[in-house]
Amino acid sequence: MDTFLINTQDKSFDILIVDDDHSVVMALRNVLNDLGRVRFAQNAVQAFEMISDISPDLILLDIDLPDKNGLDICRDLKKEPDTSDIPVLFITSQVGATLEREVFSCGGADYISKPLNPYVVAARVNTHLNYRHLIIELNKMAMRDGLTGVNNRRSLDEKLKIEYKRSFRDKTPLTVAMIDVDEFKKYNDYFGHIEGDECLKRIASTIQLCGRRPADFIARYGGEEFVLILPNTDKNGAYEILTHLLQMIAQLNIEHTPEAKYDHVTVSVGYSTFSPEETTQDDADDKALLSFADKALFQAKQQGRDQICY
Ligand code: GH3
Ligand code: MG
Ligand code: MG
Ligand code: MG
Repeated sequence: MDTFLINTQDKSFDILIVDDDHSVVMALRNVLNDLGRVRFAQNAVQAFEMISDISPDLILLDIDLPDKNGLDICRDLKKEPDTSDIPVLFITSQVGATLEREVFSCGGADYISKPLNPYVVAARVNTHLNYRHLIIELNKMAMRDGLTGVNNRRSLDEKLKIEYKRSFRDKTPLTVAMIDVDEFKKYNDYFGHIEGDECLKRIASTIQLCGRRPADFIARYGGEEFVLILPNTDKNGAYEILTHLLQMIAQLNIEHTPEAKYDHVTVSVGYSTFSPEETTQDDADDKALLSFADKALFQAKQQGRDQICY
């Protein structure tokens, strides 16, 4: 393999080739196998099926297909949020200024002329897969908290909106809990900020373990505050989960300062449950849910910390 090709061993790209010419498909297959999993479609109908099935990282698209023009396929893909980010590289035998302009104006990332030089194809595909990889990584970073690795505030805001709408639509309860480390300023003052950071990481991992269903979502709200979203969880179900969380935090047995109320680190929790049967959409919104949880948290602090309030 040529050295300009990326090492794809730790990346798993799906590449879709859409072409009705079997010889093109065979020519591309060997050279692209080194870059990812290669799939084929011979017409537009098959292509759309595969795109929704495998959500490819890159599409090589013939312009002349039996059932639909490749440029129109590309336009359709660019209109849909789920597919608009997939880079489309056209394969064409007709090159000319007009077509070149059309290729880019319909949202194509690049075009490759027939007859194909496999190494040129591989190099171009490789370039676009690298961009794709970087964009995916950047998106992940933009949604994660740098210290603890859990979701960040931006991610939380988006998720809460989605889950609130879903809960309303499916008529299922939704619980939001706000979790705040007790007397954490004293912890930092006594042990230092580096130790403080380590403590926050351990607390975050523990909350993550506690919300263990795939739909559960944990985010760092800010400072030493975390939010746990528990979809399809009612008030009693949430109380059980959060009681378990307090036990797990106690079991971490992280030494607190002599000035703190408890000899180990504890958290206080405020939570609120949205029950669609009892609410009309005008009564509340996702932000109100968070603010009820925050008020309950304040109460937990007032009542002596290391406890859960609704
Ligand atoms: P309470 O029990 O009422 O919550 O008291 P508290 O001391 O935890 O609350 P307060 O809001 O007064 O202090 C929060 C502290 O959290 C202050 C700040 O130094 C610390 N903190 C916030 N973010 C970080 C961080 O990223 N790393 C570290 N080490 N400390 C942080
Ligand atoms: Mg063709
Ligand atoms: Mg706080
Ligand atoms: Mg605190």
